[in-house]
Amino acid sequence: MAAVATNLAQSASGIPTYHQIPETKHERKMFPSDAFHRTALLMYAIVDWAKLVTLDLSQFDQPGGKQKLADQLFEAIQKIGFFYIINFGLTQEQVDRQFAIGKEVFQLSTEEKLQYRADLENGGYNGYKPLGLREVRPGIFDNTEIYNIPKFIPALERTHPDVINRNREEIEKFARHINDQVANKLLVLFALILELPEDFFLKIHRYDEKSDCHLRYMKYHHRTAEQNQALENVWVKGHTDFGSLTLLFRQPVAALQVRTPEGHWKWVRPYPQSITVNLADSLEFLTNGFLKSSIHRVVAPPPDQAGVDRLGVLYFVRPEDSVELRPVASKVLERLGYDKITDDSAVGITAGEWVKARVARGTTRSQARSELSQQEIIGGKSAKYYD
Ligand SMILES: O=C(O)CCC(=O)C(=O)O
Ligand SMILES: [Fe+2]
Repeated sequence: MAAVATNLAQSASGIPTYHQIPETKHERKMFPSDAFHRTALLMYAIVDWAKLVTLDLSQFDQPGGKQKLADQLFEAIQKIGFFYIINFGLTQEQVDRQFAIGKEVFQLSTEEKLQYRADLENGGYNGYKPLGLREVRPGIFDNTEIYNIPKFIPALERTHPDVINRNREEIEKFARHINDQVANKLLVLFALILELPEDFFLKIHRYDEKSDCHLRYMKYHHRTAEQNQALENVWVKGHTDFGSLTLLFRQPVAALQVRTPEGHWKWVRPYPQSITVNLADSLEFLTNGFLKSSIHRVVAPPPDQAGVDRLGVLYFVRPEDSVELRPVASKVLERLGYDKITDDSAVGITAGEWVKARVARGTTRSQARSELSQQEIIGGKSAKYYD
């Protein structure tokens, strides 16, 4: 794997090294035929992994490599909008440093963290989202803390806690690497899939323009058995993400699930040295439903990981704020019958408006999420939530 040249661990200044925990042992065995296995499967005590494609990004710059990857991705996204990438140019050590920094952020006092609170009610997502902001069931509140860091451009500059400031150079390098060397390559592959000029999506995802792309540190506080039971183990209801792509660096904790086209939930395995990627709303709107914004949710981990506070490092890729979410003209969409706009309710909405509206609607306290299956976001366009 081609690692970024600098040894980022050298700048570890005072933050403890992050150690990943072991993987779950509660995997589905080959033949879960006995009553114990069947019950355990139902109780989420046994993990049934989704079968997903892995793209080796080191092939991208090899002769014919881009097209090969695009073909592989074309296959994958017909089935499910989730895939893995490997060899993306960051070492596990560099990734673990981000986990370590994220962990430090959440260890700050609530008072300090609240100084950086995101303006969620008005659709602002950068900064700190406190624990328990949303009621997920009557009387039970969400178990996530989030710290979002926008793109490192003057228009989006904001204040951060000292731990971020002290490590800013390293964080910026990490975020820019994801944007330049990972997300942009994937955006080229999507253009190739649609037989569009290679830079088609790059032109609407420029780093120096305003957009809601961000690096996120996330912490799920573990729940008691009683809470899990009341929630039927569902921590975050099935949903789609708002932007173009979501990239997840993951702890080896089983918790993320994807909804198959048949409507079943499968677990998404967190492989070491990989990034889990999922497609999001904007790509679905821009391709008139051909690229599917994947439906996923977060559930309580299996028993051997039940006590873990699950940390995540995520990168959200979103189109520039001013991009109108109108389907693109593509021969591939024509050939496959995706050229007739069947749902034009996103036409006229910009990517920036869509994200802000979804964030603001997601923060309203008026209704517990469990009672909600569909919610109007903006201009008649709705988002759906799945049990
Ligand atoms: O924590 C995860 O694995 C997924 C998080 C997620 O779906 C989100 O933040 O949109
Ligand atoms: Fe999500």
